[in-house]
Amino acid sequence: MTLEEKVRKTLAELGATDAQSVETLFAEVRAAMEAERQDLVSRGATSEAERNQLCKALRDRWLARKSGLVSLIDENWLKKAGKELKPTVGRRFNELREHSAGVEVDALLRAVPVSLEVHVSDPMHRTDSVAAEVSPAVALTDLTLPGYRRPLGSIHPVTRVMREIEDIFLNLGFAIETGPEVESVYYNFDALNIPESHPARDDWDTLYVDAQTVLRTHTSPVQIRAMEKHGAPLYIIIPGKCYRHDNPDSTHSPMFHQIEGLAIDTDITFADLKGTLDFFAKKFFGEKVRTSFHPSFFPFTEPSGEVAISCVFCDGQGCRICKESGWIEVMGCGMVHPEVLRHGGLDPDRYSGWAFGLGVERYAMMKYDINDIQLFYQSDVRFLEQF
Ligand code: FA5
Repeated sequence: MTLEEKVRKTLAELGATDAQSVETLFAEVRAAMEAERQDLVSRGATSEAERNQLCKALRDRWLARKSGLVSLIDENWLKKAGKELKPTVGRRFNELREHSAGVEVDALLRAVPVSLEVHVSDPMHRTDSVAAEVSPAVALTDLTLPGYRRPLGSIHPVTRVMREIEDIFLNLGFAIETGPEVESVYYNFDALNIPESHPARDDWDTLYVDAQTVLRTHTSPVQIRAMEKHGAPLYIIIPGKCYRHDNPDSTHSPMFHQIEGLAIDTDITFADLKGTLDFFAKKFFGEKVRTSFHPSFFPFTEPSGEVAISCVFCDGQGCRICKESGWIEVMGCGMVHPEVLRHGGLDPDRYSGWAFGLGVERYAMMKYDINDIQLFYQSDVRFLEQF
């Protein structure tokens, strides 16, 4: 009896009344499928049309929805199996169905001879006899043609500058700390000594998610989170995204990046802050750069300052970019306010610290002489591929 005849009969009609005979029948089916795959491989189609035809015939014979062998086995063996045999038949049928899913594809994959590269990639040896060894699927592909070159991306300039700044501080022994971009009003403002009534809250054009939740306006809330988590001593930098309801222009973006620095220990002084930031500026902008500190105000630092560097474009002589002043402001900083230390769970009589915060996009603009912050976020490949 042929396989076609067998799959049109029920198991009972075939005399398969126990598990062993069911196993034998399915083994026979699997062996037949395997033999037909091998047959497809060995036929060696000479054109793509012929290969497609062979594949289609194999697929139809086994997988056609109504009259394919697998469907007939389902119909006549599985569905009509007695109660005791059903689990065995079901298990073997599922295996068969899985195994036959890509019946023709599987055959083609196997059709690739192991020694292919040696024979075909060398055009000097492309003789007729060698071509005959190559499988039907591969013989149609000219492997001597160049491949497709997929363009490689590059690191975004903002990420590049962030990593550069991070590296300088990592080398000084600082660790990297991160925090949530969707932040509570408590961490973004209250814990940083900016109570609701404080006019300084208006300095940050805040995007509120709800009454108690904001998109963080700066990376400073992570100061408190880190103090709560690690205590002191603490030497960290905090890179991350910030959000403000700022209208986009050449120096403002509603989403931008900051890097915060925080050092807390016993006996930390403003001199440590000055020394560290001067070292950092020289590492980042070049040894010739000078720094200058002048008073400013932030509710979470006291005293507070702004750091300026001698203009990197005119070497401090005065130019259009530094507005003829010879100096460019590069970050806010100060000694951590005692109230902030308290909110972080630290005793201000025992510990002191300094902090700074800088805008990464502005650093990237200075470094690469970019005059419009919007360029970073327009995804224009002509701009991005320069980095
Ligand atoms: C702050 O955000 C303070 N948290 C910094 C700080 C930390 C001071 C610790 C003292 C101690 P300020 O609002 O100035 O400060 O923002 C810091 C930097 O973020 C700015 O100098 C600027 O470079 C950048 N920045 C602010 N708003 C934008 C914006 N809309 N687009 C791009 N960069 C911005």
